[in-house]
Amino acid sequence: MASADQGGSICGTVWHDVNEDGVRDANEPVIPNHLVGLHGNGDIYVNSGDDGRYCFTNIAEGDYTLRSNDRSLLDQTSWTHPGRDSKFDEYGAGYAAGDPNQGPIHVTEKTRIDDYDSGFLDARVDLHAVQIIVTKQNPQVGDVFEIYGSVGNSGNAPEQLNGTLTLPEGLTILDRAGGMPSYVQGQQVIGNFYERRFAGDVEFVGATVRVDKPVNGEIKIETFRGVFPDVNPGNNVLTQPISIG
Ligand SMILES: [Ca+2]
Ligand SMILES: [Ca+2]
Repeated sequence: MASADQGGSICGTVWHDVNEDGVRDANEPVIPNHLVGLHGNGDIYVNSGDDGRYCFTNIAEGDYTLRSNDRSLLDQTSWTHPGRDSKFDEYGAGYAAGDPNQGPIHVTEKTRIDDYDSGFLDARVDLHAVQIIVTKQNPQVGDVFEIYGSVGNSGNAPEQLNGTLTLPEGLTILDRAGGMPSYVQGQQVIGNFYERRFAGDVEFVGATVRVDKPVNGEIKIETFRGVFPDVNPGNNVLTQPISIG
């Protein structure tokens, strides 16, 4: 006995948060043709209209999360700061009351959510090399120790943080190390978080090495742009000389 009036509804406006304050200011443009997903009892998708509005109606009772589509490859914007008008978090997920800690939205036939808005800001991402750490002082041939390079994101949006550590001949890489998922390839350890990491985050890519012969070269940590352009490519490489034996 379903009718158009049964079931809950969740609606909102997608907009360009030009001044990046998380508030939908009157002069800020709406974003049409933006895909929003409703996930829980299957997956349903709608596009925002010319007025930026999207609406899910006749939602069956149950628990739901929302997803506001990734725009990084469309117009290099990212989900704006949550907690004010934008109910989606900085990774595009929507939970009860716009708070990931509250879990899914419980929808009943009486649910009428009208302001589940999604804001986007212009991403300015700056990945940069932060530091090189050698865990043994005055290493000698035969020693085993760790070398780490760290990279960070000081932009205004989450980004796929990555780092490549390059070591000179004479240092044999025995294993990868550090918190960043990585793999060894020749004299390099190549690390990458596929999931975007938030601004301010610093992560380490490293190696356990053995000194197999005298070393005279440099350690290099380098980060490469992720899904967004890097506003300052000049700080992406850090090197440190190393001489052993
Ligand atoms: Ca604003
Ligand atoms: Ca940079």
